[in-house]
Amino acid sequence: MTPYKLLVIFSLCSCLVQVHSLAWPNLDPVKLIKSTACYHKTQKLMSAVIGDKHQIPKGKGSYPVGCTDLMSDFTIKGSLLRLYYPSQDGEYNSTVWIPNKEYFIGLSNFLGMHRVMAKFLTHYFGSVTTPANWNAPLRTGEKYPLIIFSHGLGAFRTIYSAIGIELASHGFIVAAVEHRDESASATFYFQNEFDVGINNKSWLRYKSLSTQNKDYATRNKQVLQRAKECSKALSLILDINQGKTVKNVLNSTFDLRQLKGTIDENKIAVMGHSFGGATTIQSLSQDQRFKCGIALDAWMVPLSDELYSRVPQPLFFINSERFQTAENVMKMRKFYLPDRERKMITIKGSVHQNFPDFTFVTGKIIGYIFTLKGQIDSNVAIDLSNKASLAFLQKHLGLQRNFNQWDHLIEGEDVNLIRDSNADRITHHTEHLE
Ligand code: VQ7
Repeated sequence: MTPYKLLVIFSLCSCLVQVHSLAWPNLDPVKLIKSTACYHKTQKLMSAVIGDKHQIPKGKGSYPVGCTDLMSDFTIKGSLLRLYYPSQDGEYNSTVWIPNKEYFIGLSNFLGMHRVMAKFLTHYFGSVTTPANWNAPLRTGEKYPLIIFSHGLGAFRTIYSAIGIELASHGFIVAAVEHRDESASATFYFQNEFDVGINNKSWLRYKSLSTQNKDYATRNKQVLQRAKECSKALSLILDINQGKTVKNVLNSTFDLRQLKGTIDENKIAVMGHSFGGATTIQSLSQDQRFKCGIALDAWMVPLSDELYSRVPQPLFFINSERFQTAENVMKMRKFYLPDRERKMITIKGSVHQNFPDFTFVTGKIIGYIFTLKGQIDSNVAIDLSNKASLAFLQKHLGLQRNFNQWDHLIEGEDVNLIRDSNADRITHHTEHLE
């Protein structure tokens, strides 16, 4: 059965459950009690399947976490970022996870689902929040290291919040970029100042590739643009840090002037998932302001062979077990040159989608069917990835923190880790569609 058919069945089931409860309120009381019990049972089953109760994990560090969106320059050439940062304590709204229905339309399009599925996704995920204080004031009195984060193909800036929030709770400012290279499910900009005033967004959707251009040339062009967008985002944040006035095109109560003087300009890293992992490597080669990089389950197809010798900074590959192929890992190994700091670990029983947030908001059944979850518990997997990342960042950004307690994870020393990779040593099933 195709995932599309399954989702249709689940959405019909859930519609039936809801229609049933609304349509016959005054029936025989015994029947009503029975049917109410049946309704609750079905609802319980549905939530086990779909996963209403599942939540994106809170940050485990000592800082409360704030979140805001920033768009500089309304055109498609500007930057669109989601910032996660250490915030002041207080009562604030939590953050809407996926803030526009167009992202759901984009996702259903990217995933090859019928457009009606966008309605289903909006219904189930449209009100999900992520545990960060929306527009809360920045916690001042300290300079923070900065991470620029790049999303994967068909993804967008908001769906790696478990990573952004965790790093911010440990004292990082994280800027998740939304790419405008037609690799995001959807992204928006404005045509002119008037459209900004009336909030009339123009949407740029995911462009699927025909078989003729489904190749390296297109993806390489995109990775070059993505790396430029990461550098542009970095320059924007450093301008704000230096006190330059930057106008946020989005109507926000978060005053960007709070960021003045809060970033440690020598402690900047780049990080990303899949296509974002490739973007991480491309960015390191193009922009020496990035002192190190972390590639989460990197998809190496877009990268050119010239790059192997052009990444002097330390680079950490954190891989899932199911996604990696011998070919992909062999490309990673080409970056291992004398005097270059390279590390690689593999999370046992993990899948490609263990890094974005969908793994947390779906129940076990849907999670396994759509490979949003692997054999490993999603919280255990992201904890390993985040802790290993923090240890690596401390080492290579020269932080004075206690993240070295997780140094052993960088070496793959844990029951749930494989040191390096087994993808090019043993044959196993991978999740590639191609
Ligand atoms: O950069 C990538 N690549 C290159 N990012 C990916 C997947 C990817 N591919 C690797 C090469 S391949 O095997 O040929 C094709 C896949 O994933 C990023 C990503 C995409 C999404 F659509 C996401 C997501 F969280 C991350 O959202 C999903 C949403 C749903 C749901 F809404 F329907 F629940 C599902 Cl079922 C799956 C993903």
